[in-house]
Amino acid sequence: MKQINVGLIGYKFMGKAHSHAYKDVGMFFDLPAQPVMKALCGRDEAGVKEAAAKFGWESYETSWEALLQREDIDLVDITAPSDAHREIVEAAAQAGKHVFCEKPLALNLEDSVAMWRAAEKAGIKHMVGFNYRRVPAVQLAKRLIDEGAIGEIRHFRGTYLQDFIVDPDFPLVWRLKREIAGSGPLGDLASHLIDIAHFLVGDIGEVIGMEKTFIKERQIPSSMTGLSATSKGGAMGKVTVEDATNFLFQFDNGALGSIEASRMCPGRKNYQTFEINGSEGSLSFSFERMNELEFFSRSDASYAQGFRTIQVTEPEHAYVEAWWPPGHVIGYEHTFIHEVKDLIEAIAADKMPQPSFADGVKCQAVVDSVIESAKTRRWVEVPKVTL
Ligand code: SOE
Repeated sequence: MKQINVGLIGYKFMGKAHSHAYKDVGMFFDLPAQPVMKALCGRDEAGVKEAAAKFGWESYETSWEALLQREDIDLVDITAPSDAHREIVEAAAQAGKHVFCEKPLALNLEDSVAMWRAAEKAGIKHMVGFNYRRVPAVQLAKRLIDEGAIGEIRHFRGTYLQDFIVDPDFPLVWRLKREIAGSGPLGDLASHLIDIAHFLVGDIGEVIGMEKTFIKERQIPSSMTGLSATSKGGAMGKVTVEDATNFLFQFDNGALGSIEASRMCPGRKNYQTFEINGSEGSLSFSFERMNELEFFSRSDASYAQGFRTIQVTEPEHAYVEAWWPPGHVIGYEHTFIHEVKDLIEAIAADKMPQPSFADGVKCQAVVDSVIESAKTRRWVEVPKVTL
């Protein structure tokens, strides 16, 4: 069987999620090519060596430059923070390696466009890690919308709320620094909902937004991984991204949208929801109940109308047949396995994976427009970018 040799950059939270996906995807899906876990890359040799052994990687590298020089790497998967994305993608494209890059694609629109153009010029395959598209319930929402089940869409309403930084003593991790993350919950959380809005409703034409940083200084961390960190007191640093963002938007097709994303909502751990209202019905999703989709149809008899809860665990639902019998639900980590399955299939078929960097650029255009709107306190037209 054809092999696709993978090099993964990063071994913390996303690196672990992606490693798990490469390791298990072949157990559940019959793939046209086998992903081979060739090398894990990280700057701390002790840390990456231990993770490589634990996660099942054949080898490790301590620099992405060394990884890209290897002839036995076909696909580079980037889970490093956003400030490293452009440099690595441009080098990977130059080296003729396919690229899977975590979201948000870049620090800003300019960098994302340069990455997209470099990848297209090199003729490599490229995908962005908007994993929530691959929740079976989100795929069912797409199917019902495409079948006209809710008619003409008028509203998209999304929220993405977390609370891991609500404690003022939580340290200044990289996600709170603009030069590394590009933005706060706008790029980290709302980017997922922007991508889902594009996927389910259509292109976004103009936005108006506001943002707020409630806690402006935090302690410099002594250690951090994923969404946790420690500090031993001492020096303080400036928070340079927003803690919360709210924005309204109009789709090109006339529908209205709103998204709120915040990390300051006690009790909301990874609370991602959206509701879509159409002329004939509504769909409502919450990631906390990721195996369910709420569906209201005006065509139901009036005495029997109401939001019905669809258990998205039937074999005819996207990806589900590969897992368990009906009712045996799946979780967050399965969305990464679905991403890897689709990525491997696309590369093996010489097709562009979706969402590609073109979708990452579309998302970044909205993110940058919201930032500009919050600064200028006016509506901002979202630029349409072509190659
Ligand atoms: C942190 O906010 C985070 O890990 C995001 O970066 C991920 O994209 C999201 O899936 C979970 O929360």
